[in-house]
Amino acid sequence: MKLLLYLVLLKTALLTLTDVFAVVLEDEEDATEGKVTETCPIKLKTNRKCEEGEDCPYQINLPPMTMQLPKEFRLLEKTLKEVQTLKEAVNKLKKCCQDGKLQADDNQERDSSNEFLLPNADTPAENSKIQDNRVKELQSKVNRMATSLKNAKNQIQTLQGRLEKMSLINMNNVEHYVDSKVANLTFVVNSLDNKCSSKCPAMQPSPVIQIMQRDCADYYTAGRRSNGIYRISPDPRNGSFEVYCDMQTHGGGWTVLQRRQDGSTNFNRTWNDYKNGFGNLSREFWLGNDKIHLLTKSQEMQLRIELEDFNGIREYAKYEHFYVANEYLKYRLSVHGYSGTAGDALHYSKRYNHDQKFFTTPDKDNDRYPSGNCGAYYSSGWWFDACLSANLNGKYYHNKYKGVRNGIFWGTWHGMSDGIPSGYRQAFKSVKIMIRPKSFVQ
Ligand SMILES: *[C@@H]1O[C@H](CO)[C@@H](O)[C@H](O)[C@H]1NC(C)=O
Ligand SMILES: *[C@@H]1O[C@H](CO)[C@@H](O)[C@H](O)[C@H]1NC(C)=O
Ligand SMILES: *[C@@H]1O[C@H](CO)[C@@H](O)[C@H](O)[C@H]1NC(C)=O
Ligand SMILES: CC(=O)N[C@H]1CO[C@H](CO)[C@@H](O)[C@@H]1O
Ligand SMILES: [Ca+2]
Repeated sequence: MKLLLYLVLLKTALLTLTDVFAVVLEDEEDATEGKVTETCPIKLKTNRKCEEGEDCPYQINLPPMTMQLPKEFRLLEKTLKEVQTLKEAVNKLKKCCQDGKLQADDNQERDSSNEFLLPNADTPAENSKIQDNRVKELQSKVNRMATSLKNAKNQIQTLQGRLEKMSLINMNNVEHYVDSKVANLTFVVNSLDNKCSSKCPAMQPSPVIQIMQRDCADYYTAGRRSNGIYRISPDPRNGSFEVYCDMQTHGGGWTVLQRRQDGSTNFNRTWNDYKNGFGNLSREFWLGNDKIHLLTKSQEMQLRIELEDFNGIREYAKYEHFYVANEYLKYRLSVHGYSGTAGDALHYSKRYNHDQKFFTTPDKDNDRYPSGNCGAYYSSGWWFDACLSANLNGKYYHNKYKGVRNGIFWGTWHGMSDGIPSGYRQAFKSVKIMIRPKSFVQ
């Protein structure tokens, strides 16, 4: 619970672009930095002997954090200050926690061995009253932070929209940078948290806020090993949704974006369907372009495509970099860094190249084919060029077929013409498109 509260504080401080909190004690902060010991970050001050039973001063050290943001982001430079504020807040909480623990220990001792002492100002009843107030204070603080977080969220979204519109800077990079800083800081706080007793009275009633896993890799890291449907939240500001996780293929931790296996789901769909996703997560589906955008925005992702034809030939294509922009940018695809066995059909040639192409659906033509809509012609949504050297959202054929090449297609498939009579086209038995953070370690 404490940990969760800290995370709220962390996120809040970083996202808060308004002057909600007073600037805190920078000198004092500096003075405590750089003296961290490896073993236990919570240390008694050493310059003074501490008598038993006396109120001892405690000091908490956090490892130094330095954040650098590009000059252009004057607004975000404030996050620097906020992290300082945040550290101060964590220090205070930690101190309060430690005090509470001392008092609790104190009380226990009194209860067991000194039953006949006259009650004084430190009786458990008054003690818990004090802690009650402390909790209330904390709760109202959290509430205030939540409110300002809401404001900041709106501001950031407006700002991000504007920046992306102007194509000036990639807000995603900055967000990612800040997020990774938060991740580091969170790690520090977490390790501090372990040192703090679980019976910390001031902290127990902290608000219940779920920390969601960002993707399947997080679940894998947390020890989950079975394929199936999991709920994830790549960006806590944008809620959560369910995905299918492949925890077994090639090291596991894969969030599956698309699956074809039996033709049970129609992929001849509208822009809106592709935006929100469709199909059945345990069978055939398209996860949805908004979700794919969120996933690839939250972390640097690698892409893995698995294909199998009806001759039982299985190949894969892996890309070190995969990003899908937002709806405003028509879900533009960025993909590069190929390796694998299936061939790099996404960059087939200069003429046929799906990298940096917009998403097109039968009802929304964003392709590079001037005299028609590739999505309508090939009955699917895809990052069409003019038109295609690959299309994994084509119609599911159960056998070779004739006519328009509107089936599932991968232009570099090596058995392309083997055993296929002329005039017929290759069909694919199964497709899986999945992603995993670049930083994933098995
Ligand atoms: C997080 O901390 C580790 C070491 O503690 C450091 O190597 C890494 O660069 C840090 N990441 C960021 C984004 O600061
Ligand atoms: C795809 O959907 C459109 C519109 O519903 C329809 O006209 C077209 O025939 C469909 N294509 C195929 C191959 O089913
Ligand atoms: C999805 O498919 C599974 C397995 O076939 C089935 O049990 C489930 O009811 C389906 N879900 C929906 C929403 O159709
Ligand atoms: C997947 C998802 O829920 N995406 C939403 C994130 O937030 C933006 C803006 O509020 C929505 O437009 C997306 O649909
Ligand atoms: Ca067109």
